[in-house]
Order: sequence, then structure tokens, then C-alpha cells
Amino acid sequence: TILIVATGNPGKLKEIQEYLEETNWELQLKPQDLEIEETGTTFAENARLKAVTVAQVTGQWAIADDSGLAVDALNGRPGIHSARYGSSDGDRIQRLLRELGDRDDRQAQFICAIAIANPQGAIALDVQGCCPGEILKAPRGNGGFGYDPIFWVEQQQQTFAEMAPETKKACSHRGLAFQHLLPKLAQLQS
Ligand code: ITT
Repeated sequence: TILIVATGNPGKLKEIQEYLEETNWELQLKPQDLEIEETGTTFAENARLKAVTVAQVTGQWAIADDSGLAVDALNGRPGIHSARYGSSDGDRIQRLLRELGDRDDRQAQFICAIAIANPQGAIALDVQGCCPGEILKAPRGNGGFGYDPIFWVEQQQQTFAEMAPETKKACSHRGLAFQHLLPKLAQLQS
């Protein structure tokens, strides 16, 4: 069955493709000119909005991911505004480091909401994953995407950008969301 991936973010797309590799869903890209305004106030709302819109427009199953970084000392910012925090990954990282300055309280969490809509545009599945960590004072590592170089995970003693892809996959917000999603997704098709 065809499943349209409702994202324009290449980093996310790559990870989503890896999580769904062993399933029998046939992944396709969303129409490139389809821009969706994220008017929701939560990750879950925005994920549902993107999945439903793409399912309605294409008449196919659609999967969407809404994610971001919530920093405790910044009252949860950038949160759902993580993508709009700057014009490039570098910009966004620099802004976050500037706003945190040399504060000692650097606790943060990455959050990922995934929604799947059926071809009629109704939500079929809805999950969320969360990964706690700390914001470093300077970037480390070259892997991953987005805020990965400044997100330190205590248990692995690495940033997301330093981890092997399988390690990030196992412990990340998106990885945990997919651990909830995959068993339910298998049931949808049978
Ligand atoms: P789509 O809405 O088209 O999927 P987007 O980039 O606008 O793409 P979001 O609104 O969900 O997606 O914004 C997510 C932001 O959080 C974006 O700046 C990402 O770089 C960042 N982000 C999400 N997951 C991440 C991860 O695993 N590692 C690093 N940064 C991540």
C-alpha cells in the first residue's frame, strides 16, 4: 500500500524511510508544491494537520512527523517553533546557544509526534516519543541534522550528531515514537 511521507525536511525523511524499510508500505514523497501552514498549538496537532492535509490532497495514506526541541530554561522554547527559529540549521543552533548563554541549567527534551491518516483523511494512528538531554555550549559531531550537534545524551555520552545512525535510532524521540507506531502499523494492514 502506498504511504505518502508528508515532510519537506530531508533529515527527517531519511530517518522515516529507515524506520519503515522493513514494512510492506510503499513510501512516496508528498507533492513538492504542497505547503502546509502549521497552525496547531502542540506537536500532536501539527502532525495530525499535516497527515490529514496530505491524505486529503492525494487520496492516499499519509504519515507526518512534527518534532522539536524544548529547553527547560527557555520555558520550552523553541518547541513547536523549532523549524522557524532561524533560516538554516546553523542559524537555529547559534540562536539557541545565544539565548541560553552560559546558564548552568541546560536540560532539554526532543519531542516527536507522528500521525498517520487514511485515504479518507481520518487519523488512523497517533504516537509520541520524547528523549531527554542537555544543550552543549558548542556543537559536536557531523552526523544527523538540525539541532543534533548541540544535543547531548547522558546515557550514550554523545551528541545525536556523534552517534552512529543505529544508536540515534534506538534512543531518539523519533525512535521511541516509531517503537510505539510499528506494531500498530502492522495491524492496520492485516
Ligand atoms: P516538515 O514540517 O515538512 O516535516 P520541518 O523541518 O518544518 O519539516 P517541524 O516543523 O516538525 O519540521 O520542525 C522540526 C524542527 O526540529 C526542525 O528545525 C528540525 O531540524 C528539528 N528536529 C526535529 N527532529 C530532529 C532531530 O532528530 N535532530 C535534530 N533536529 C531535529
